[in-house]
Amino acid sequence: MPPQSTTDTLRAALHHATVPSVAMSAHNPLVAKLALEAKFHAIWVSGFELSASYAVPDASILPMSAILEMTRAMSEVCSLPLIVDIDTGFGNAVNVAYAVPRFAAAGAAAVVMEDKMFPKDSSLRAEGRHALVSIAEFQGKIAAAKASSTLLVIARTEALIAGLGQDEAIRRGVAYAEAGADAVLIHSKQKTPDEILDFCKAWPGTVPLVIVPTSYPQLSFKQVGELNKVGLIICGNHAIRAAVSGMRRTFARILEEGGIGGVEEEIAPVSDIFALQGDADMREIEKKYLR
Ligand code: SPV
Ligand code: MG
Repeated sequence: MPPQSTTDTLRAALHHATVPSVAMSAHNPLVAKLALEAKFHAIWVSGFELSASYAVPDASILPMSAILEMTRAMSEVCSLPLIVDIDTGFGNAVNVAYAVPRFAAAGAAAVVMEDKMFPKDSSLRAEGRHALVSIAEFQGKIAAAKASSTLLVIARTEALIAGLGQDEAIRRGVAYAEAGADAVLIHSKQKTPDEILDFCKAWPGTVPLVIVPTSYPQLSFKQVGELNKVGLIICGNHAIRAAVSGMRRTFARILEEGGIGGVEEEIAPVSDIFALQGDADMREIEKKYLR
């Protein structure tokens, strides 16, 4: 039997809502490799993280080519399903029809596309710009994404983020599933899980749900499994946040202590980095071919 594609693996995982899969965010191939090593089930190619790693806002500022290249580079070193954040799909349904096959060719397993108007603004930003496109327009974008590749298409509604309420969020989710979405990502920035729990309970269950619990971190994966509606939990930005805290701590100590000796014990040894770079493979090549 041929090996299962990452799209098939993820499709099966999404339907396992009693034990949701967990994706870790990544903004470069090294992070993707570390998430694989830690045994996450998938990689979230996060627009927020990638934008942050270029030190620009998550507001449709990075070009599609940057996201595409990062997806390709991650797929070379990480066998987990790559769930790529394509924001609003880079424009209208025509842009989507051209973009999605390129992400398929770059090694993505799924794309997540949101119903915000282009250019987008970060959902987590206080007083952000959260205008949504019409249901009909977004259904067209989903249909274009589905028709243009075999990737899973996860439709994300920002109805709760935009303050439009649960009925509108459910209406949009149902309409997106009807248009062919394989799953619906429901996002909330409430500080407690109540809004998301209410949505999940009211969800008719036509397709599995995906959540990003950044704002309500007290919700455990076990509690999400008990809802039996959510196939995938995305840790939206934990790689970049861990990296920033780790680097800040180390950088400050080095200057405060006037040397690099003090941090030696708390940072990864150089041998660890060599291993992550695939040094063992290069040694094999050297042995075989270098004359
Ligand atoms: C991202 O990580 O880019 C996301 C999740 O889209 S959020 O930042 O919460 O909108
Ligand atoms: Mg994003």
